Amino acid sequence: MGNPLFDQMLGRHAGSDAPFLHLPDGHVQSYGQFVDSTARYAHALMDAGLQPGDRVAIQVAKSPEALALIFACIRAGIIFLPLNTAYTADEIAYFVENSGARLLVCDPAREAALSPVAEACGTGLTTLGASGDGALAQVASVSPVDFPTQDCEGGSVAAFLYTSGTTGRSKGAMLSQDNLLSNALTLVDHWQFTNTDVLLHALPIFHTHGLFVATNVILAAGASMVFMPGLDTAELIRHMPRATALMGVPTFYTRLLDDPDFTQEVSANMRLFISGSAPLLADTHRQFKARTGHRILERYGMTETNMNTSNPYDGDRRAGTVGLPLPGVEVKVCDDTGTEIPRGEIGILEVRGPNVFQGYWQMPEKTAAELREDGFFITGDLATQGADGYVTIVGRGKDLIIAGGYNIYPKEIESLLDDQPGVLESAVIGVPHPDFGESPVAVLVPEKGVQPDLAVIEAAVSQSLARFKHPRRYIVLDALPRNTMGKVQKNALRDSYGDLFS
Ligand code: MLC
Ligand code: AMP
Repeated sequence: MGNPLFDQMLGRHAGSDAPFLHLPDGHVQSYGQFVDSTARYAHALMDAGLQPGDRVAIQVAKSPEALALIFACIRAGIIFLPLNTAYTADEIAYFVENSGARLLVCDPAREAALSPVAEACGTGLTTLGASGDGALAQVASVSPVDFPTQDCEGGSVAAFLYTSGTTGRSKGAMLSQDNLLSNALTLVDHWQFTNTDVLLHALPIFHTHGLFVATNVILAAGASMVFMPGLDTAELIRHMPRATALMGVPTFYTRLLDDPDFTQEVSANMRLFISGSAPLLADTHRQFKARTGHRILERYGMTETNMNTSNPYDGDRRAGTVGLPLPGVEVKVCDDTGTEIPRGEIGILEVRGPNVFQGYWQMPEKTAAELREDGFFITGDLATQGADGYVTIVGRGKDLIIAGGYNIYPKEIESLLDDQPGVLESAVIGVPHPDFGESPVAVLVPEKGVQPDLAVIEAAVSQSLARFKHPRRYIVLDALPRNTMGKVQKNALRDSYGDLFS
């Protein structure tokens, strides 16, 4: 039977000297070495007592070893949950408990903070550091380089990617081997990746974009990537002359444009700049074209679906649109009942295809509410589709803020704020931000006669929530604007405070 995802991504590269990772220190890791590393980590997971089908929660810094651990999970038939390195212990506790993870892998520096979490959840705890240090790395380093890859059905779940929801509770989106493989193969073809490509990889590897789009496309094409710890514009520019492609969130492109060293000459070897995860302003697209001659290719995806639409490689890359449905992916713009509405009208975008996930882990009601029986997934994004098929995302039906490509659900922050002393109620809104696209701002209504202590509130927020979710401003009002039905009018708040960061 084999293990379709591992075999097609990596197994076929066993023993190959072809470069896979170009590291910042100049070191190059070959495909063969990386495949060996996955075997070592697969052994280390087995030594930790894991079995196929078990879950592993992974909150570690981006490194070749972290990537090898993820592919070791695939190789061993273990389901992995990659977790944002910014998450607090409170947040991690939820993911470990909800997923039933049998092992939590964290950075050695976080071990003390996360030990109580692991203990409370009855989960094993081990460590992996950015430079290949830590207890798990130690076991891996003395493990053999051959490992009997676990047979898996293509429909078996490879990963849980946690995604927040409008109710504030994160849901584990279950992605199968086939979901990931089909999308990677489609994208390689659509974006014309070959084994001569060199991708600048500066995204995190705990989200769909950096992991299942960027890394899987490179593996499926047998190409290589300059593997950077994070976004450093000067470093991107330094490596660009030897690279051919970049994938980034819009902040990557606005920061590049802000740097006078980013020129047409620097980008002369590049064949493709891809943007996604958040809306790219049409103005950024135009400025980029004017500065470099390159037309950024914008595509649209989600954690639950991987990639759905893309502007064409050849043909019209239309600024402000997310292009056409990818081959094999169906999209329709619908009313609330799922009935398609006429082309050109605004409705909710629904998508169906081999890329669409298997449902939310142990949340059948939420799965049923978002994934229709006929296979269409209700994205919650508001869109139009032109007569020529181009899709434009015009807004969100869901109450979601996207800051620098990270999703922030206001409800999660509001629930915490509402519990704070002196706070009667709150509303969190996304306000345009020049660097992150949007940033959260909290509007607080105090209990009668009370002045809420913002320092106490900010301390509680820091304790519970990752830094990127923290409101960047607090506004205190006597009452929230409401419509006649009593619903908070967030649009009115966004209108009032829309220029806070401009
Ligand atoms: C960092 N900070 C952020 C932030 N990233 N705040 C809001 N939103 C973000 N995205 C805060 C830090 O907490 C810190 O706060 C300050 O900004 C500087 O931190 P940093 O670590 O130096 O930031 P930087 O390295 O510059 O990172 C910014 C970034 C990064 C935009 C490069 O966030 C990033 O790589 N984003 C990509 C996210 C991504 O991969 N999304 C894909 C999701 S998948 P302070 O105040 O303490 O200084 C998906 C599906 C699809 O959406 O379609 O792809
Ligand atoms: P996530 O849940 O992190 O996968 O985020 C998915 C959401 O990001 C989508 O539902 C959209 O709202 C948004 N998104 C992704 N790509 C784009 C894009 N190119 N333009 C506008 N929004 C996007």
